[in-house]
Amino acid sequence: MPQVAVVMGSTSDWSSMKKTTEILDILGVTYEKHVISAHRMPQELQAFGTQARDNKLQVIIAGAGGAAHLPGMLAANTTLPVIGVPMQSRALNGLDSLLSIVQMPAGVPVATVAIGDAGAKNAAILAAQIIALNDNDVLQALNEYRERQTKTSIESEAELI
Ligand code: RP5
Repeated sequence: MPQVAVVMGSTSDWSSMKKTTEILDILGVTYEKHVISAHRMPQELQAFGTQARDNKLQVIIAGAGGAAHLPGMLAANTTLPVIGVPMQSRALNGLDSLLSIVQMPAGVPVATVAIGDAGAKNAAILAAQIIALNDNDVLQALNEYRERQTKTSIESEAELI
């Protein structure tokens, strides 16, 4: 069974959410991906959320833009950790998405990451860190990822010359 569900409100979110799946691939985290619109598919959203734990998922990553209620409504229907990724919307550059996702009232949390591609990548890393609590293969992949990142940053100094 996949460890993570990557859910987005529309196929128009895929260009950013693809960054999530690319990082999950690098870290060896298994995932499934879905388009579930909170406002166009409310019954499918509820069914997915309520069945997620029984389906052995461990973390849900949900990307949405504009009035971005998808992560919050998924979180309302499951006690699995939900990571919300605010899409960089055209009208307000993602500020609408960010505030919609981050400002959950007390009682139903959504772990909110940065707007757009950076958030999409960090959502994957955060999900992997949660899974690595009980998965040594993912932990090792995370450590190697961090080491490569550090090495690349150190080596980048040479480009200044
Ligand atoms: C949200 O509405 C989606 O997450 C997407 O970011 C935004 C626009 O969706 P489309 O009109 O492009 O399908 O539900």
